[in-house]
Formats: sequence, C-alpha cells, structure tokens
Amino acid sequence: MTPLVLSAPLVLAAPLWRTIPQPLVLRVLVAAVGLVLIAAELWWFLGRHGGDVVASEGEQGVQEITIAVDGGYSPSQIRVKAGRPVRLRFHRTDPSGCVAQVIFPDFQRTLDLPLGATTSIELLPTRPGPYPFHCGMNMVRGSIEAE
Ligand SMILES: [Cu+2]
Repeated sequence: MTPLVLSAPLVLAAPLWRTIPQPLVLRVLVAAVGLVLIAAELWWFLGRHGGDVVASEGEQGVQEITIAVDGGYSPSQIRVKAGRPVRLRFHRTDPSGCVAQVIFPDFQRTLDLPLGATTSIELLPTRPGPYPFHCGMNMVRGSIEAE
C-alpha cells in the first residue's frame, strides 16, 4: 500500500473561507446599524454641539468668557462683537495631552494650557465671521462667532 501524500494543488484547492448565507433582514439591519454609527461619528467630530454663548463685557470693553476644557470646549461656540478685544480664559481639567494646546489659525496664535490652571489669551476679531480654534490635533474644536 502506498502512503497517502497530499499534493500541493489539492491543498490550495481547498477554500480559505466559506460564505455563510444570512437572511436579507439581518444584512439590511447590519448595514443600517453601520450607517447610524457613521452618522453619529460625523456628528461627534464635525457637528455643532450646544448653542452659542455670548461673551460678557468686562472693563475697558474687553469681552470675556471662561471655557472649560474637559473632553471638549464648553462652551464651544462663543458669540462676540466684532472689532472689540476678546479674552478667552481656558480652564483645563482634562489630563489628555490632546487638549494641552489650543490653536487659533486666523490669528496665527497658539496657547499652551497647563493642567489644572486657567490660561488667558486676548484676541481681536476685526471683522464679523467665524474664527475657529482647535486642539493641537484638530480633533477638539470651538469657534468665536463675531458679529
Ligand atoms: Cu487633540
């Protein structure tokens, strides 16, 4: 009797995976859940959260607001009057290195936010319009809305 020897082509011919047929309703359901999760992710990263908050007017016409930095900027949309100085006070309690820095591209300014401290920056939005700001990795976002 000759010993059984598996030839290479026979091994390769065996399928590496097989399709398990699923009912249509299950396939539609999985696709729908996937689309909902994609929409939720887009809303989380790109959507607007919360309404605008108006900065309060302090002494010498400086518009001031304190922004809590904890998993995001709160508030993240700050309404101010254009042509007047704005002082943003960032209070960072989030230990994540992600929010250790905040960048204001329109003003070409960068602000380091030490943990557990309040750090201020003064800006002058000369024209009406949005002045977005974001963390060092552009994941956490906010905006000054000058009008
Ligand atoms: Cu970040």
